Amino acid sequence: MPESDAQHLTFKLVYYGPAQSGKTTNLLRLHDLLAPELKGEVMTMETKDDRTLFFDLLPLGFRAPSGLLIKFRLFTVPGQVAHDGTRKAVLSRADGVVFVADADRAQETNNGESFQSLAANCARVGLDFDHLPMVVQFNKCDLPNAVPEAEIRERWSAAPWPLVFAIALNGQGIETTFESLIRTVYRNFGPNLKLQTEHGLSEDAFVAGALGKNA
Ligand SMILES: Nc1nc2c(ncn2[C@@H]2O[C@H](COP(=O)(O)OP(=O)(O)O)[C@@H](O)[C@H]2O)c(=O)[nH]1
Ligand SMILES: [Mg+2]
Repeated sequence: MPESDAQHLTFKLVYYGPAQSGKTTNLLRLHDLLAPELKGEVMTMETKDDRTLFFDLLPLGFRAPSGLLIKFRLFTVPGQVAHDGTRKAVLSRADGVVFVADADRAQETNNGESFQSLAANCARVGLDFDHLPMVVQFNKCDLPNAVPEAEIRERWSAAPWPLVFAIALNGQGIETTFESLIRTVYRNFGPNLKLQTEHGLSEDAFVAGALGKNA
């Protein structure tokens, strides 16, 4: 459940995936694309070799018709195997996850291991993986040896999560991924939080607020 009091609600959203799949690039491009009322700077914590050591953070938000302040804190996790403790800490209390896979065929094993670690870490931090709002993004679709979309769709056909194909480098699929996650989050938490009934916030208005567009 999101952190909340009478005046505000904060959703924690986490971009999870193997090292170098494009998680930091997703946040940077989102920052360029989105225009919500409240948008902070992206805080990135990169080391010299361009890798995320702790996490990146992008804060966003808007106000519902009722006056309720709705905030989002978008995090990335460090992908390298060695940083599992940090990944667990960042994942803790997440309200939604984007799994950023690398479409490069050579990265299939890393994707699989990272996905397994997501499921395992959810269990360790008390998140119900089976009911966690989640979107799966295949990034780097521009690479010559990227697995073709049809093959990925076939392989994931039994999975319940929305699939998005992206080229984060040029922004393709970035907003679609985020919008898809926001919709899933609304459907999951909206009824309990009375977003429609008490705060006058429809799913489309929730999405529009998060993206900074008019519903
Ligand atoms: N070819 C290609 N490279 C990408 C794409 N997205 C990110 N990259 C590159 O992949 C590397 C890792 O990206 P980064 O966002 O730091 O990955 P992270 O480790 O998941 O945070 C960087 O050199 C990015 O420029 C993409 O869509 N296509
Ligand atoms: Mg990173």
